[in-house]
Amino acid sequence: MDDGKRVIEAAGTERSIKSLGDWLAKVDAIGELKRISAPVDTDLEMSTITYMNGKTLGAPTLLFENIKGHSGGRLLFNPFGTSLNRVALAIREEPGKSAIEVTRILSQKMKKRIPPHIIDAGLAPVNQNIDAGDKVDVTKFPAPKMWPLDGGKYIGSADAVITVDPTNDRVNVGTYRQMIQGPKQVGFYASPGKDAVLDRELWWAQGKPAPVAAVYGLDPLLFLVAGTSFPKNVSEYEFAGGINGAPIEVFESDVTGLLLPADAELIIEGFSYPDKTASEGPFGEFTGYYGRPGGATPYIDIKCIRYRNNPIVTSALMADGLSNEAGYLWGISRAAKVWNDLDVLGVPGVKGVWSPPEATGGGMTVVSIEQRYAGHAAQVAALAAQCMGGAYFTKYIVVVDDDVDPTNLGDVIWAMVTRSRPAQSIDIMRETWSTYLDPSQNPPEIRPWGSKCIINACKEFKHIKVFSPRNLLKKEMYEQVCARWRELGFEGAPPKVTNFESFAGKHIG
Ligand SMILES: Cc1cc2nc3c(=O)[nH]c(=O)nc-3n(C[C@H](O)[C@H](O)[C@H](O)COP(=O)(O)O)c2cc1C
Ligand SMILES: [Mn+2]
Repeated sequence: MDDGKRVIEAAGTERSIKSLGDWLAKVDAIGELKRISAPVDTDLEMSTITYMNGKTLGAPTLLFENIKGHSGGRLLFNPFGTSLNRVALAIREEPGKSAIEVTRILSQKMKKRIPPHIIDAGLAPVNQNIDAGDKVDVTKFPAPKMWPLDGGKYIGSADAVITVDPTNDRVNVGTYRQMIQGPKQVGFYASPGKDAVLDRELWWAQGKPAPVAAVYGLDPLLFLVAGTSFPKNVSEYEFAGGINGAPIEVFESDVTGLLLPADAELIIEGFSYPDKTASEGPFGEFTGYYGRPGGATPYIDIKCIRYRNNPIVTSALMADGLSNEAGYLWGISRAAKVWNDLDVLGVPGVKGVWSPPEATGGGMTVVSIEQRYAGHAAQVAALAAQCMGGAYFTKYIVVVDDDVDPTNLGDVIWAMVTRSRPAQSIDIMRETWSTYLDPSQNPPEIRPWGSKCIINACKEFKHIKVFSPRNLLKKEMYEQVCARWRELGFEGAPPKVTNFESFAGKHIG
């Protein structure tokens, strides 16, 4: 990979989005930003508004500008929501693309890696204000209590937590929830096996505190990358740069030594210790359930807070259904990463990958393929189940033929019920990477071990030549009816149909 050349090319490219503010201006221009200037409380009110707003597909993102008790700070709830356009803008694409188009483009952009560019700390907009020592008070920034039984206010949800592997200096950027525990303390909960957990344990094994920073207001591209599973040995900054088409600008902190995003809104940094824990949680999670009871968890001892004037905190509501910020985000970002992983492994014939937002709470991956050889579908299923982009939690992996749109759950279920043979087409993987948040595994002590179900919903390849033909429209007749649609008295655009009868070598059985 010729990163050097790419960096030079990218440097000449005019970029239009560098910060959360730049992205918000574009979102505003397409009518998807709703500013709320009426006074609103952080205690359940903002999250309830967000839950109700999110019930409508494509609802706008919400910028709370008048937060009770917080004159200096705004809060953006559910930056992505259920908008393909807002994901497209975050990955530096024009709006108006389909789910599968955005997913494919992102999977291609994930192939590029551009290392971050280090700038002078004094030039970083996030260093407009720096509170250190006695001045550190994270409670002055708005943070929502989201659900009635939550253990506290969560300032970190749509965030990016920065850690470093002390053995090789690989910087990790991951999204992990952070609960306020005091003016200088936030909880640092991450699931077993997550990179920040592995990083902090390496510091502790050396007898040193783990340096950690958390970005609470950020360019949604960084949030998207932080919430996606990339290889454990490469920095997410490089993938963010690749998707951005130019390096992410960072500066080196004089407090923790970490590389921090220069254009962020708000960053806290400090240290985490193995023997310093506090009660964290419970938290209403992306599963639609409270994950685990509150328990002793490492925290961040905050040494410094950096922020722009009147910063915007980014927040993600975790919920059932459409109001879940992880829904469409993972629908696209996880699916794109699985697609990217399958490409890198050289698996042929992949036509589409999707993580249905309806299934985010437990995880589902659907892959459509053009079957080319014996065992192809089983191979795709096993790899999609266990590759880095797809392995965490995901319970169901379904492989369908290329005449089935993986983003259309109705089509996927039709393929499952007509092409799979339960006695032959289902495999179970046991003792797989899961999470304490899985409500189905009880007693909770048996978590985070999980299992996965693979469903081969493709036409049986052995008998594909004699598999019952689908009832498909004749293309010419479809086009004729489209042309007469209005004349026939129908309103609106005729429905889109993409599969047509080919008349090639069919056997009717
Ligand atoms: C909105 C949102 C909130 C998340 N919260 C957590 C969390 O609290 N703990 C956790 O372990 N993972 C959480 N995740 C999942 C991780 O961000 C994701 O698995 C990511 O790959 C972690 O980065 P890593 O692969 O570098 O460890 C969250 C994801 C999203 C999108
Ligand atoms: Mn990582």
